[in-house]
Amino acid sequence: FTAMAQQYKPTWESLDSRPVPAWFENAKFGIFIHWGVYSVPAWAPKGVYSEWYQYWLQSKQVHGNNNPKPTAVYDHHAKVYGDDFSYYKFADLFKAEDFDPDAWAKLFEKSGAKYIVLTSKHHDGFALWPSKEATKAFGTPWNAVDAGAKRDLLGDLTAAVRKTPVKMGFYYSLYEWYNPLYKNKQYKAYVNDHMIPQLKDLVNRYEPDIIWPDGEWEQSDTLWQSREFLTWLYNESPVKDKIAVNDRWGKGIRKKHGGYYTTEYEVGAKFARPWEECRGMGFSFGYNRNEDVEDYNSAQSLIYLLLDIVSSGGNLLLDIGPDAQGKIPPIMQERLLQIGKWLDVNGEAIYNTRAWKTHVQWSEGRQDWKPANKGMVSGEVMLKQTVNPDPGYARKELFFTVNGDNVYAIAPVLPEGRLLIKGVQPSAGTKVRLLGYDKDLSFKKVTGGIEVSVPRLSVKETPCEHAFTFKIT
Ligand code: FUL
Repeated sequence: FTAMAQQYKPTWESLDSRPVPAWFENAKFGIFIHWGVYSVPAWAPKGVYSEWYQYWLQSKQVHGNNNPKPTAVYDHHAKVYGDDFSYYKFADLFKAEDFDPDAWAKLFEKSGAKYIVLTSKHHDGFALWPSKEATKAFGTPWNAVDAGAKRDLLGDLTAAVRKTPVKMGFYYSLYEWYNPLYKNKQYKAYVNDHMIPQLKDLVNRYEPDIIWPDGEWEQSDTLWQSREFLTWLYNESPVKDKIAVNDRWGKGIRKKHGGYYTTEYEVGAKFARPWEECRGMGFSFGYNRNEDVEDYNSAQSLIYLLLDIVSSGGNLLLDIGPDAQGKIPPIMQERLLQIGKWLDVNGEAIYNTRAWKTHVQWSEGRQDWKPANKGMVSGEVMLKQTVNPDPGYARKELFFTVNGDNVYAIAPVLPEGRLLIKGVQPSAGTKVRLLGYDKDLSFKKVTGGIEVSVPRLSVKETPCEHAFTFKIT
């Protein structure tokens, strides 16, 4: 779509007509990174976002799962640091002394992710790049070069990621809880002298592939000047030909306007427009050292999540929370590598695919199984619905994707003997294979589909763990 040099106007009608760049819809799997001053305390009650630490602390409120006590973060803080220890002091402790951007980039590449999205600035206003606006606004060193690490963390990671095929995106919170201009309701000055200059600085200096705004719900897209910014981004900026953006551009805009649509800890989403589900491996985006191993999703449940999302036409943006030293917690490294290992064998059923006419093939039984804990649900819900629902309810037997003449039917359990794949119309040249196993599988046409003979595989012949892809050509 670059050849036409289209000029977009600052209306949603015009801006929405720009297609989301194809690379994004083909990528399917990305890594979200929440890293900032909140990575120093890295604490929240289980089921609560730790990157909201400053807000939980100063407001003495806590929202999230498991009915958290409103003063839980304040109490923790008072006990560990003393109640007069200001959140701003954490900036000096955010040293990232063990940060090895090339090691991170290598891990991302091995995970099979095609893009990452790093928090350039979260709701606390702390910037991971040398943003002079951040330090000026807060009147204290409030970016990663002026404080703590004394290093352009965002720039260094961007440079390392650029040496790999992985694309680089920036999360950017429009809203800042405690920015003095914002708190004094000087919204024009906040937007014109702080927010828009920061966004343009990020784009001009680092030329990202994604801008991922957030915190948009606080104000209208008019107040944020979102449409004007997007017009500049799409018509004039150095990234106009490649940039992808999400839908978080103002109150009421989400899932209606912008680039791709976003969901957050949502199961069962599906949209006609490209979309992306984001969530942590446990229940926080920022690192929460209060979470235990059982609070993390297993590799199996994360792979089922990926399958459920991709077979519904979406992308998974799976979050990791590095620590204040700049290390990615080993459990998060391990999960990424486990997903990467699965994608090494099954990637062709994921990348560049689209949703098929059918999303899931259910087993016999009722399909209205609902998690007991509604709202923001964990990946274990997907795991349960996929392999082990309550008695009487249906299981997800197959997830489907399609790429040209190939239909991929992905089974969460290696079928024994025969596998009925519904909805497939075989022709004379049709072949069925199991990815990672090099013989053709025999099959026969039956009413409503095909029946595949699945050979009994030895441990050595079993191509991978967790889910098995039948490729029908
Ligand atoms: C939310 C934020 O409030 C969370 O902290 C997190 O960044 C998530 C991706 O978006 O709206």
